[in-house]
Amino acid sequence: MFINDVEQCDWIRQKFETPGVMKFTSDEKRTLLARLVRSTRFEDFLARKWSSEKRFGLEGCEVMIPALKTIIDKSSEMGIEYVIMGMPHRGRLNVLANVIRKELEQIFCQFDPKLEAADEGSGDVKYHLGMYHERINRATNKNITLSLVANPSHLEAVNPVVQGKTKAEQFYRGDTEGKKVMSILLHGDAAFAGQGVVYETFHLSDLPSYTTNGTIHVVVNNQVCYRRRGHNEMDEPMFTQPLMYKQIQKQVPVLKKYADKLIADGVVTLQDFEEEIAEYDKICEEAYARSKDNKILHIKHWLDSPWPGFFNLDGEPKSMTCPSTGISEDMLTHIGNVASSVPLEGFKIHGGLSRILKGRLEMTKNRVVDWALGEYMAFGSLLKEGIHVRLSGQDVERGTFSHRHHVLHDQDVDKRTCVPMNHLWEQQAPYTVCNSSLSEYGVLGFELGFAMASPNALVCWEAQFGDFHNTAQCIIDQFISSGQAKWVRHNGIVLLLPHGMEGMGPEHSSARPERFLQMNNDDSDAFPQFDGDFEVSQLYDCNWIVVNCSTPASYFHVLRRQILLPFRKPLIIFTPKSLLRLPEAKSSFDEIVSGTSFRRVIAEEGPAAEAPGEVKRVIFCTGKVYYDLIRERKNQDLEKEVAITRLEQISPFPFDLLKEEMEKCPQADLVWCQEEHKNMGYYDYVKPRFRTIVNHTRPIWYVGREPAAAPATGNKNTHLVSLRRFLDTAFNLEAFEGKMF
Ligand SMILES: Cc1ncc(C[n+]2csc(CCOP(=O)(O)OP(=O)(O)O)c2C)c(N)n1
Ligand SMILES: [Mg+2]
Repeated sequence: MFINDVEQCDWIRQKFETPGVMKFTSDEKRTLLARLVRSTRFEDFLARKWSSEKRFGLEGCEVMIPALKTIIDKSSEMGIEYVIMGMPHRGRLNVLANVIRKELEQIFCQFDPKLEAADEGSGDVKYHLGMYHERINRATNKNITLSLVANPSHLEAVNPVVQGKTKAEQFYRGDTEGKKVMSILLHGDAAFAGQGVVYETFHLSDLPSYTTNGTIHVVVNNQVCYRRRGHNEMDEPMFTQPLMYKQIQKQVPVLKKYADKLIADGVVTLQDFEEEIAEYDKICEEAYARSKDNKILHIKHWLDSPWPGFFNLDGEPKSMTCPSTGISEDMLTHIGNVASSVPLEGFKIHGGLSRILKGRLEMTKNRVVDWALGEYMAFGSLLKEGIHVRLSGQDVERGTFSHRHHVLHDQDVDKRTCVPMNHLWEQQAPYTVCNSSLSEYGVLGFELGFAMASPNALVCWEAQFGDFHNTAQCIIDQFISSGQAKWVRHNGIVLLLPHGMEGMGPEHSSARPERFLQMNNDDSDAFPQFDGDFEVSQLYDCNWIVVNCSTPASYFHVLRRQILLPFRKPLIIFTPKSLLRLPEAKSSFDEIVSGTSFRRVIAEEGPAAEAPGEVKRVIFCTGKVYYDLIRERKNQDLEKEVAITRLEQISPFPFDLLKEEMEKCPQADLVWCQEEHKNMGYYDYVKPRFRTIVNHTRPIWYVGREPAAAPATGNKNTHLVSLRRFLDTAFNLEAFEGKMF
């Protein structure tokens, strides 16, 4: 039993082992039978109508339905208003029909291959879709909302997502003890034992910012019940388990056993039983007839987390524009001052921290921000606008690079802390900053679930180093990059992935930008139409946004844009390490005050911009390498000859702005420069898109490190030599002369 509290364990034992606990009243027995009828006959009905369709039926464990319904009845009786569930495919349709009570015709529609989908997206198979339903619980006559979270085939991956959504629903209702919202997770016995994410999710159960105050886990154990038809209906289990399946075939179905017993005991008559069956079969038949009238399939009916009021009545964004993301000078100064202060009386902070806070005050006076202060400005301003901000990940409170310090610790009083961000405004949304457990898969799934609950929250997950995200790959692939296409569900989660080649070795260097870019759905060969607000419509069409900011101003704007957009998309940000402290990497208030916005591309602004016709080379780059490039260009005195243009947003690709830049310098070499190895980073993504802009008439030359197997060398000297080498090439104006492309 995974409960650390002896008292709680004893309580459960007592409940289970009380003599007579399994004795039911006649009414209870009849309810149980009626529920078994529904559970069993639902599968029988599907099997009759669609004998050759996979549905992952519940046969062999029909009792799961009465069990779940009993749990929900009892929970409703105890005051629960909202139950969030996650489960694998086996029995899922049955749960939808008989526990959640999704209209049967909607379920049956899913079996009609000819129905056209009405909504955007590629959809998903019927036994993965989610569901949200508000109804009256018949046992208690109280309102209850049930939500089944959509999931991929990857067993148990939905667990942390369910927990995150549950936590969010509790948080926004002020349900601090989990008395109104609870989660139920169903598991198969093999998956429960074998999938590590089960334990990563358990591990969150006692952390204050992650606990859901208890979850009901139901394990469908084939050692106790069985699967009558093997893995799915198309499977022949006798191929591999002949003896066991001979036994299984001999098993009398539980409905028959129980009905016989109740009839023998005189609790029901055979006639009652047969009527119950006939009545339910009729319900199924009628729903089936109605399902035939449906012409279109609405995936939107299968949304697990509706956001009332966020979209218009047709479920579309209310506009296709984004307001300016800058904020007033007064707000900047105020946030800067609070970020530099200790709002609690008699609170002694560490001397090193005093220096950091003093530095912030200086910056505020000088009207500049570094990375940490830029982030502060973005978060702090959103809080004023009623947007809950949540930042979660390993050591995020302090910041892995000791730059953030959002939680102050009293040096004299144990466990006395202060979060100045929560002292910004009289009326403000709460700020949650929480150090997670040492998990990526579990925690990222949790935050994704948290972000599902409301569009009015900025939910950020920060990896300790960007490369650690790959232990959460399933959440990234199955939920974040493809979730909207499969389940028409928007999600605005932000991933902060520290990235950069700093000579720190193969690990800790690369957040693997190439992988995020490869999964973006924009077409490298299609030159888009620039109508309307191209920036916004391009964002609307993409499956996620990938940015690599070179300035704190960009970081500030992109965080705010995330919320000011009229829709939600996942945002992947490659965040810096050495730039956190690089004096040149600061931004003036002028770049973030009212009227300013996120700049997807920061074009050359120095001498080369004055006479673009004379420019010999335009170097396009993104992120930290920009600072190496400008230093080197200065050293080589090439500021007129070489223009350097930064892509702050890499994907969706800023075709419009880059086209302008490329046309300004028709005679120049076009170079893509990156510090990553050639088979990594951005090159494979940007190259075909640059070529599309110039209609394949000009080459885009590569400058950067050679292809490699590991993301970075373990040898500091090799790192520096390769840096030197590619910087030399970047500014060797003859480097590509006579070369073919
Ligand atoms: C992560 C993952 N690995 C493998 C599979 C393929 N798969 C689908 S069902 C299944 C067996 C699951 O057994 P169990 O959890 O006991 O559930 P049961 O089918 O017995 O109800 C497997 C291996 C999967 N869906 N997810
Ligand atoms: Mg099993």
